[in-house]
Amino acid sequence: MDKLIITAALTGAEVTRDDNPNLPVTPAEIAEAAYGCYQAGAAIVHLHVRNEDGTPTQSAEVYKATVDLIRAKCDLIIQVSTGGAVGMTAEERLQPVYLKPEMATLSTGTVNFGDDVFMNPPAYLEKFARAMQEQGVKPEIEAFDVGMINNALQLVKKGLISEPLHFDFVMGVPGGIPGTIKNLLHMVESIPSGSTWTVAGMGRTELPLGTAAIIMGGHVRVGFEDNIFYEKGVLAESNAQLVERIFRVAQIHNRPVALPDEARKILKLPGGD
Ligand code: KMH
Ligand code: ZN
Repeated sequence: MDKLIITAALTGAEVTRDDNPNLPVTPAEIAEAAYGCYQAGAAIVHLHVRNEDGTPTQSAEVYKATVDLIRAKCDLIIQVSTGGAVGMTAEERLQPVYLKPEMATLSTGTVNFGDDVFMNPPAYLEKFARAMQEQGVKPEIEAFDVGMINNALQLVKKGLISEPLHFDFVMGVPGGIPGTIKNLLHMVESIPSGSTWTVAGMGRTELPLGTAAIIMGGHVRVGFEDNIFYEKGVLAESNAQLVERIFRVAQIHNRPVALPDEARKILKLPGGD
């Protein structure tokens, strides 16, 4: 088994300070949170950014300010979001890709998202994959349901993404695949051999799915984007607290945790050569 790659999804687009007052919002807060997660064992930071009023933005300027602050502190792998927030245009969502981060998310299908719809029609998939290819950015394929794996394989056939693929199974979104162990097994069995995968379990599914991934040889994403609680009724104090916990679970199961440079090698990022 490879070492475990922990991704910290710090902010997301939907969570607010009313949900959890410890949510990092400004570039300085996000960078501080990223550094805390790095110290706790994260190798990748999945980034969303916000306007000063806390609303989500995909502004390249705000991303750049945030990334520069993180870079000044540590060598975390930066993974920008191209999902942004529901309702954003494709052009808006793509902005941070032109900063040439090491990774970006690529959602490979439309999904109901609570009361909203997260739009990813075929034309978006091709446009996003092409932009990442041109900018030399490795996609993390966000599969909110099993059919999205097939959509990713279509992009491989079209030459728009190349193997080895890296998947994130986003499980437990209302409208997407439920976050059960049986469903996780089905997702894992549905990806091409040689792929790497991580799991992002929403809410109370974060810990059991993450634990299963540790045992199965997958990787794990934790953080406020997916889960704001430490335990039932108790808000998490920080993103780092969630990283620390999954780090401990890995230790209990004798799965060593990857440093950023080790994760670069596992994911076959250009910087890992
Ligand atoms: N905020 C969601 C609508 C991603 O980062 O690529 C989409 C999302 C996925 O968060
Ligand atoms: Zn995201």
